[in-house]
Amino acid sequence: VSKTFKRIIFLELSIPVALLIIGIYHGLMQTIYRAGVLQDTSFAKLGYYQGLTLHGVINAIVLTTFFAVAFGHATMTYYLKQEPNKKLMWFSFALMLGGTLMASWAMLAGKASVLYTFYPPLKAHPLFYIGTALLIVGSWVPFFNWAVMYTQWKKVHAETKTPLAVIGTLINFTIWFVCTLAVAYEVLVLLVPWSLGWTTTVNVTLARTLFWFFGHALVYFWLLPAYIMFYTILPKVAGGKLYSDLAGRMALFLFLLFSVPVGVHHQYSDPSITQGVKFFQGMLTYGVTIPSFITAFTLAASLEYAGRQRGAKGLFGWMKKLPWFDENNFLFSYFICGLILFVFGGVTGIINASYSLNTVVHNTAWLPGHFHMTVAGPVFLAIVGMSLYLYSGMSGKPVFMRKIVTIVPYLWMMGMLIFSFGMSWGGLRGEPRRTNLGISYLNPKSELFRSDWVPTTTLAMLGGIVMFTAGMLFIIAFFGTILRKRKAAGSLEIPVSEAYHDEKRVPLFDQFKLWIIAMIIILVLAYTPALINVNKNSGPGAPRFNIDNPTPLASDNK
Ligand code: HAS
Ligand code: HEM
Repeated sequence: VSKTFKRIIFLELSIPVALLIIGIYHGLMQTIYRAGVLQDTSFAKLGYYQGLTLHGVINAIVLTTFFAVAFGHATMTYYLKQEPNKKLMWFSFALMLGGTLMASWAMLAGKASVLYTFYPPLKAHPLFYIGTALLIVGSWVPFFNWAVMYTQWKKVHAETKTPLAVIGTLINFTIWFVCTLAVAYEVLVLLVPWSLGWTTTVNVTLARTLFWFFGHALVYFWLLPAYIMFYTILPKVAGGKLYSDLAGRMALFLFLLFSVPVGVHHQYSDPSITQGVKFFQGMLTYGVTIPSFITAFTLAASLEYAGRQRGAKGLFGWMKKLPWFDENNFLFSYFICGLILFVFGGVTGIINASYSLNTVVHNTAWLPGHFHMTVAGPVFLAIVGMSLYLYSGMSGKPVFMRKIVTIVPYLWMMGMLIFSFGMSWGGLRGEPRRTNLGISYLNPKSELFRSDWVPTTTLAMLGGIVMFTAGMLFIIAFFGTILRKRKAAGSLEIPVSEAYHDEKRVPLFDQFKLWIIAMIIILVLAYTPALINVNKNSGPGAPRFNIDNPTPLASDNK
């Protein structure tokens, strides 16, 4: 690959890893406040909610988006043997970086403590919204370029199966493009004019509905790069083969259908949206677990095959034979720890999806328990592991502290299990999320003190300390690698798994048109009634309320 290509990828990988110092630091701080060890509204001039916003935005939005673009560039280039247009690569990078700097300024200046979901009526500085929008638009640019590269490739290779990683990347960015349209509308039409003072009110429920149209698909935009690695790289680094190539294709295409029309499961407790809509989207949420179940079984079979190739005997002997601590093969440890965490992340997700159980866990600490075992589990570990792998391979610099690098994911996983257990247990005892517990419930001097939340928040803090340590060790290893001397020319090498069942090309799973049509139909069915609901029940025609009496005013009740 060219020097320019390498340079852009290095920047796209290393800037978010550097920002992680701020991101992970605030994760640790939150656990310390929440355990009541810190009983203040701020520390080192950074407030709790300011830190929580920085934490959510840097870790879950900036890191994931930059990585998805960098990894997409690497995958498309590697498999299609063609580099993307350099000018477009720079343009996209500049938009993403510019947007990140704007939003970071707003957050660090304390002018955007609105959390990563920026629900109105919390209001941020316009640069926060504009910055986020630029980050998103910057990530669209390469997608259009890859789509052209793919179409050209397909013209020449009409009968060849499109590589699984290419299919995955294009599916992921199709989901991303569709879902970000809603948040772009929310930001540009509702929030920016309001934040600039051009409009005086915002339809809060509409804004939340548009956000979640985007927000749940967002989690699959985080997940799919990890899934691409699990299907196309993991079996190889485990020493085996992918059990079924077709299963991988099926799973990835199913995400196209089910990733977006499920956002209302974040709004089970929101007024204005009717039960029918909630029920329908709840059912679709069960649908979106199917590709992950397919993945779980396919990967388990692939790992079993790998173990047996390494000479394993008996029913579970294959587990022992996997390369758990092979420092020349550190990617494996990042992937396997992520997958183990995802078993718990998945189960807790299914619990959230159930309408009745959701009423128990909604807005409690259970939720961060769930999603750290997804986004900060398989997603985070795959991202950081692959970032280091790509950097080291492309730069020709050997990995710094290889042994530690191999142990980091186990440390992270153990910390995460302790943290998430504390959070989930606390959540079931009613401990709220997004709350600085140190100034109230966990402060023995407060009338609100809850001694039963001491063990749970302490566990979360202990887990947080372990995760923080693992995270910092990784960051040292990453920048240590950058500072090392080049030992080889450096090239773009990605391990490629062969398939155990390499099924013949099935046209349905090698084209996008029909899937996109089906995606649009399901979306329209799921979201038309939801949008009608929120416009009718919370827009200008909605009944007014007396602030002291939550029933509609009689004059409106015709
Ligand atoms: Fe979720 C809330 C439901 C998956 C992230 N989720 C969140 C939030 C985030 C998030 C960030 O229905 C909070 C948003 C906020 O701030 O308010 N989630 C689900 C469901 C799934 C799910 C049904 N979530 C994810 C993923 C995320 C993520 C993935 C990030 C990447 N989630 C919900 C709901 C809410 C929610 C409700 C709203 C709750 C509320 O009230 O606010 C499913 O996609 C999960 C399917 C997963 C599986 C697991 C498959 C297991 C695999 C591992 C196999 C292991 C192997 C290893 C092979 C079925 C693939 C074996 C090897 C050995 C050696 C043993
Ligand atoms: C929220 C801790 C790493 C994503 C939280 C909360 C805690 C926490 C305690 C909940 C705070 C509250 O609700 O009041 C940690 C620790 C980490 C860590 C100790 C590691 C040292 C990560 C990573 C990611 C992540 C790597 C993503 C890749 C999030 C998100 C939220 C969150 C999206 C929700 C923010 C919000 O509610 O607005 N974290 N976290 N965290 N964390 Fe982490």
